[in-house]
Amino acid sequence: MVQPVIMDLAYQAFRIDVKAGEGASGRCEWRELRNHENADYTSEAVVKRADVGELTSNLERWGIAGSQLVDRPHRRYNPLTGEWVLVSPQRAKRPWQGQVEQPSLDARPSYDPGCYLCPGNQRANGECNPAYASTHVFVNDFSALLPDSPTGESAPLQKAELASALLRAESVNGVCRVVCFSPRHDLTLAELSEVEIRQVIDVWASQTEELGQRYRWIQIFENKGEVMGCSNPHPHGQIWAADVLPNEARKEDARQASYLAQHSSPLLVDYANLEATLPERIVVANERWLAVVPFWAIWPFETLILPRRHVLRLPDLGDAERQDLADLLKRLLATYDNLFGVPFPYSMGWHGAPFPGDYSSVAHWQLHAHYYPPLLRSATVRKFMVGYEMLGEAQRDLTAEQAAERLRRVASALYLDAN
Ligand code: H2U
Ligand code: ZN
Repeated sequence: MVQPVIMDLAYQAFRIDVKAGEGASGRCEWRELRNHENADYTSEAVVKRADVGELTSNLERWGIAGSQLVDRPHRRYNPLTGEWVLVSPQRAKRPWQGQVEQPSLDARPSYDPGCYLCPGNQRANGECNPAYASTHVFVNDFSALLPDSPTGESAPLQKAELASALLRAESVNGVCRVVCFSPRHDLTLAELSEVEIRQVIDVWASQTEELGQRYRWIQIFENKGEVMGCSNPHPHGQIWAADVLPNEARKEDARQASYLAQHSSPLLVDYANLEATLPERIVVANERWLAVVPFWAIWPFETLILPRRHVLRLPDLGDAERQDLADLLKRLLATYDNLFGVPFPYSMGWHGAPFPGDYSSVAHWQLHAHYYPPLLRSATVRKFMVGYEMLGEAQRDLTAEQAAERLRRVASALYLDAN
């Protein structure tokens, strides 16, 4: 029974990292060597700066056995947000009689005269799109954020001191843009060529650079699929830039800053290095990027895209990194589409260091993208975040390792890092 021991070590290695600030004594690194041609692979754990005795005592302190990660309820910690997720692998086989989504499989024309994103067409506010040939960016006609609001923080009811503590609001300035990925109405990002995906990456980077001159947080995202509330099948994403840090950014900023202070290296750089040595959660990878189902994933087939080098923001990516990213996204999106044989719906987005900020003030940040797909067990059965998840904490049945394994089985190319 080599594997449970190794899983203990993997788990403990990571937990020691994230627990260090809360009293654990150190940090350890470990490495696993596997022979994947042989089902009875050999494994070896190399533990530095923490011996197995310490790991075992930590294991007891945290009250978890490695085998629990495979078949018993347990909680996993998200070091990026400080939140926990309940994992219940024993529930994975429960019957489903709930809502079934209808997959939208209609063949679409390459140009739709009624589409407000197609080249040359008129949008809701009367403006016309140019006859664009690759990508096109415009200000959202129904922007959620607006520039030039009067600034300040106020309590609308200041009759009593209590009111100002409880009824708080602040101003926010920003801008929202829409990014058309392609003039072709009928394609998804997954179906664009690597060259075309690279053009989208370049637009994401240049938009971030430009908007970063004026705004603190640049949120690039894509909502794909009707099930995610996407209003139009034409391949497109959005950019919302604001002069404040939104909640998710604030959580990640705080957790990454405290991790760097304690460990002297960025949280997600350490995490990528750790995952690169553990084949369990890798979905696709190449020389400069990794896509993993994160250890703490909430959505069934959630992935985290990580550069292998320390990179603060999209504009900092070099030519080869952008090229490799196009390759990785192409393969990840093909993998997602392969899983249930449909264009896979998701919300995805990039998180990079806030602006302004010289390197030293945001060195704790590592650029990354989150993919949050809602589908659970088929093209038509989705996960809902309800009940315990709204009132207690997020919960999943399928483990991150099982999800990664399923995705790897349908990946267009499989990457395994032996060292
Ligand atoms: P979705 O990514 O959720 O489908 O949103 C598309 C955006 O396009 C949405 O935010 C905008 C909507 O406000 N839009 C325009 O800016 N102009 C239009 O003519 C229609 C939709
Ligand atoms: Zn269109």
